[in-house]
Amino acid sequence: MIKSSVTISLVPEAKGGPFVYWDDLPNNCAKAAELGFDGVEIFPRSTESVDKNQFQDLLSKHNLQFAAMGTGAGMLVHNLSLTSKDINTRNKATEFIKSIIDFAGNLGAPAIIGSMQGRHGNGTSKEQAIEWLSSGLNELGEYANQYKTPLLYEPLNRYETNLFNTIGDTVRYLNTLDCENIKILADLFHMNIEEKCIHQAIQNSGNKIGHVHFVDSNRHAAGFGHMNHKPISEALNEIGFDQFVSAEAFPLPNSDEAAKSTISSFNKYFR
Ligand code: LER
Ligand code: MN
Repeated sequence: MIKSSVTISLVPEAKGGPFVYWDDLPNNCAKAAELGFDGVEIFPRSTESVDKNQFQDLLSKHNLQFAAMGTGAGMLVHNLSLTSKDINTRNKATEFIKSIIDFAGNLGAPAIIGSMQGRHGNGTSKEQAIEWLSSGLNELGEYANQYKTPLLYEPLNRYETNLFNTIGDTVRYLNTLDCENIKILADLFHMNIEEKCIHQAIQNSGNKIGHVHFVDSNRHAAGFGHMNHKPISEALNEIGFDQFVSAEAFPLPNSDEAAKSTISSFNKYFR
């Protein structure tokens, strides 16, 4: 059965970004549980900034699952990237992501590689960037294997990366890697910009989708835009997807309203 989740950002530098809840982990876990979400996805500044025991207690107290953990602060706060020209920066990016894989993997959740994939250009050819990305993903996907969790790779829209923008291109790319433990995070916001047809892209993805960012056409919460979520939910069911559909959307008009609209859309299309 497909599960619901909602994002909680713990990164002050990300203010203005597409996360539903912000900052207060105990209060936001309580709210997520009260609304009936199955799990939470967290976006930390680093692993040291999250009290693991407190988080574990919150999950069990509220009967919440840990859906996924983002690595984007590596780029946003520390300027790291898997495709940086500088080998030290690439190595630090790999270490940062490993620390997230350790934290999340110990609690059974996958780590997400979104903005940490970087981009080509500025003296780096596309071929070179993809070679560095592949070496990073192979190493990190293998690393995640020890926890029996996949590594989630998120294709982004053209304004955020020039590496892989569509699900189809990403499936073809992942099939060239040595490591098979890398799954796709399908973010409906990016897909709405890049795909010819969102539900067909899902139908053609084989078994590669491991997580979904659930959102509307305008990156507001599902229900506040003009995306047709019905064929999307049908396509996800058709391919046998049984992981998290996680709300990554702007907290508009505020976090609570965004969360409420998300869970009511989730219940309408996935229950
Ligand atoms: C960025 O646009 C995004 O969708 C995030 O999930 C990536 O870190
Ligand atoms: Mn996303």
